Amino acid sequence: MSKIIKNLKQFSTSNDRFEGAHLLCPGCAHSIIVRELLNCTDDNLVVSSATGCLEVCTAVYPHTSWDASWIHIGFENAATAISGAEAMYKTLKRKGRLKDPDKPVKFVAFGGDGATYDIGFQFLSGAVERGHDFTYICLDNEVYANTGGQRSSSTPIGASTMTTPAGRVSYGNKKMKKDMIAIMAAHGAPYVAQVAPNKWKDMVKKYQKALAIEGPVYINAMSACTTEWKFPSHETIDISDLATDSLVFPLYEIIDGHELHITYRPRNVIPVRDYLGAQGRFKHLFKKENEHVIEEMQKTVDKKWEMLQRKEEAGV
Ligand SMILES: Cc1ncc(C[n+]2csc(CCOP(=O)(O)OP(=O)(O)O)c2C)c(N)n1
Ligand code: SF4
Ligand SMILES: [Mg+2]
Repeated sequence: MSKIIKNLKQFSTSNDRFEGAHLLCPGCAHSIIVRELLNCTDDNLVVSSATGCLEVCTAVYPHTSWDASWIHIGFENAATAISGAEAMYKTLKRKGRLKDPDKPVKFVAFGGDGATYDIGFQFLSGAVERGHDFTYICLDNEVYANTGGQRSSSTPIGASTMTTPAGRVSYGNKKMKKDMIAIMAAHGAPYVAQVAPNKWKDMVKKYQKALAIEGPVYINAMSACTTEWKFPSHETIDISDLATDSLVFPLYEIIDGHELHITYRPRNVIPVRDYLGAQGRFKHLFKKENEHVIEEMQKTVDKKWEMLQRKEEAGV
C-alpha cells in the first residue's frame, strides 16, 4: 500500500528501507532515486539490481544497504531476474503455498543506462512484452560510470567521455541520446515516465502510481553523477534543477503507450547552455569552434518540448 506522505521532513524521517552506509560518491543521485522508491510504500519488495555503481556500492559483503529482498544479477538481466521472481510468486500464490498471501509484494528492478539502453535492452524489451507485473527504474547518468566513464547510447551529443574524449579533433560524443521513454511506450507498457531527484513529490507520485499499476512499468530517472558529469558534490540538486528547467530532462508520463501528460512546466525555461556550463563534461563546447553543438542541442530540446506538448494536446 502507498504511504501517505505529507511533507519532505515526514518522508525523510519515516522508516528508512535504504540504510545509510553505502559507498556511493557523496552527491550521487542514485541514492535519492532508490531511497524514495523504497520508502514510498509499505508493501513487501523484491528488488533486482544490475551490476553498476548502485549494486557495487550498496552490497559490499558482508554488509547491505537494502532492507528488502534483493537479488544481485548480471549487468544485462535485471529485468529477466525480476520477471522470473514475479512469475514464481504468482505460481506459489495460485497453488496456495504462500505463508501470507494477503500481504502485497511488489517487484522492482534497477539498472543503469548502460544496463538498460545498451546491454540489457533485449532482456527488458522481452520482460515488458511478456507483460510481467514489475517496475523497472533506469538510473540514467548517461555514462558507464562504474567502469570509468565510457559512453552509452544514453550519452548526449557533445559530452566528453572516456571513449569519446573531447580534444583538438573531436567535440566529444557525436550521437544524440536514444529516446528510451518513447521506445518503452511503443511496447504498450501501461505506464512510462521520467523523473528527477530535485522534484521529489513528482517522483514519489509516479513511483506510487507505478507500484499500484498491474503490468510492466518503465521509469527513466535522471541521475546526476558528480564524478563523470564533473560538478562539485554539493551541487547535485542545483544541476538537476538546471536539467529540468532547461527541459533537457522534461518530466512527463505516458499511459498505455499513448496518453501523454507533462507533469512539470518550468515557470522560466532557461537556456540549455546554462545546464551545460555547470558541468565539466561539456566545458569544451564553449570554445568558438564547438558552439554549433550547443545550438544543435538547444534545437533538439525545443523540438522535443514542442512534440511533447502536441502529443499532450492531441491526447492520443
Ligand atoms: C556483461 C557485462 N559486461 C560488462 C560488465 C562490466 N561492467 C560492470 S558495471 C559497468 C558499467 C555500468 O554502467 P551503467 O549500467 O550505466 O551503471 P552506472 O555504473 O553508470 O550506474 C560495466 C561495463 C559486466 N559486469 N557485465
Ligand atoms: S561515479 Fe557517479 S554514479 Fe557512480 S557512485 Fe559516483 S556519482 Fe554515483
Ligand atoms: Mg550509467
